[in-house]
Amino acid sequence: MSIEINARHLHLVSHKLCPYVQRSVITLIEKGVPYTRTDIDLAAKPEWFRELSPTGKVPLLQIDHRHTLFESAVICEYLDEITEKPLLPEEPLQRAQHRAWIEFGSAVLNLIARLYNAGYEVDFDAARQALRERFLRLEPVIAAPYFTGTAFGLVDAVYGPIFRYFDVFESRTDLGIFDGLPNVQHWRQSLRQRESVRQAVDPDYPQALIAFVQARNSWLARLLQPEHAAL
Ligand SMILES: N[C@@H](CCC(=O)N[C@@H](CS)C(=O)NCC(=O)O)C(=O)O
Repeated sequence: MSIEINARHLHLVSHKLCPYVQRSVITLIEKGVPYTRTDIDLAAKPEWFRELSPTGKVPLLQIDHRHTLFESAVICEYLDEITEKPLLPEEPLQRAQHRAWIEFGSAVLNLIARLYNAGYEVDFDAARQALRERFLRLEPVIAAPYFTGTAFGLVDAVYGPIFRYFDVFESRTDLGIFDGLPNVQHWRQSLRQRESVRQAVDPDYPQALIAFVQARNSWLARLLQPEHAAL
């Protein structure tokens, strides 16, 4: 790690459930970069946050109390560029391909939001099917245990939080999204065990996520009810 980054003060403005925040945290942990973190309530955004954030979204990275970065992909790439041991390939085509799969991961996150917001079974099933199609696309691309094989990269930092949703949902209901996809399943397992991925959330994350979904009164909320899970 460069001396310069050690001397900088990095402050991550966060939310305890946000998957985009988790990417940034995983990158910070992988890089061994010291940082401070403030979780905010997105339902009651503090005034100082509104002033700082052009999009009103987390994560935000403040550097030396003077500069502010928004957009998680940008934050992760910045952290990658100012430190050693790159998490993106050097070669331009491969680098572009990794960025494309990172974008793909953001589209997967939008589908996950569709899944947990769907009020009716038909919409829930459509989101579940759309998610399965995304992972069918990923199946031949993944080298496993990580995206490109043995080295952990930025793409992995994006998909760790994605799989975490399914770890929680599937503790209560079987979604069948990864059936017959051995590479994806292997990747999911490796990411679940990765220390940086584990440390990116609090121990009460599963309960907090279930409470978040249940507050939406959606089809998935019903499936996550303990009495349903016991059936
Ligand atoms: N494209 C953004 C997405 C970030 C995002 O959607 N953050 C959500 C929380 S997970 C947020 O701050 N939502 C608050 C809002 O939209 O008001 C990124 O990659 O940083």
